[in-house]
Amino acid sequence: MMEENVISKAIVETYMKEFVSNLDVDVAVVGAGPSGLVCAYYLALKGLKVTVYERALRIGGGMPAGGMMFNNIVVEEEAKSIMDEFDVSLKKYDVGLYTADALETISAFSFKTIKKGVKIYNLIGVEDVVIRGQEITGVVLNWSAVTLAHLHVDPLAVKAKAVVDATGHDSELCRIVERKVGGLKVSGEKSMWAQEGERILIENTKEVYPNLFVCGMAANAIYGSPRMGPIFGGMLLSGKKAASLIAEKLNL
Ligand code: 48H
Repeated sequence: MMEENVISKAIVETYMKEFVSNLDVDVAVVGAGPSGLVCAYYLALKGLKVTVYERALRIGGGMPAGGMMFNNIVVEEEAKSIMDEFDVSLKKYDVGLYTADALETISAFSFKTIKKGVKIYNLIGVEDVVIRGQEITGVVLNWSAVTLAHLHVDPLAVKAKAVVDATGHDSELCRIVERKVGGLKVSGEKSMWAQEGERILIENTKEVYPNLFVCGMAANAIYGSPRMGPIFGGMLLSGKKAASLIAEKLNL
């Protein structure tokens, strides 16, 4: 029997049940670009309960577009082991440099991350953090449709032991903390310098405010470090490093 109301009930009931069980998580990752997905995957490998919030309809952030819509990406030797972990095919291009299909890469990241138990919520944006004294204790969510339509609809909140700003160039969560909480300065990213941008990104990946970690492009944006163009090894290494810092903090 394919009753339409049963199909609707199946969707709404299962979604809501899972949503309610995810109102209290170990880690809330904001942004389902490459750094956020890799971070979520490695956190899940440690056995943590992880959710990812992505305000766009599709996940992947800047990766599916490759470089200027030529949808291949470049990855350096240092990140090869992460690409291997996700079974992505690599083509050797030059000494220490590989290319990969951008769509294969982001599909593999999302597939394996979801399979490891991470729930990715697309079409939900994070518009604020929850604060207790000097600590971040969660994120504030709203439907992207609400934000896009400029509707006055109050949000909902999720409790999390750690929050990851993986929002890319705009480092949105950190800017919210800078504006509303204080104690954090976002300098904004600098012009392109691939090698330096990739190097310093790993250094910039850290806990920037109690319980708020930053990875990916957002990390360089905070510290006024260069962008790097469509080379993605740094994003992957940064996501993995953020996961290991969080696991360390949570004593795992
Ligand atoms: C929910 C949000 C919110 C919010 C944003 O931009 P991304 O791909 O980020 P990274 O850091 O994983 O990867 C950066 C890379 O794609 C890139 O842009 C590079 C390497 N650029 C170099 C250069 O020189 O240009 O993904 C961030 C994701 C996006 O999907 C946003 O929609 C999402 O975060 N997002 N989701 N709530 N408040 N803000």
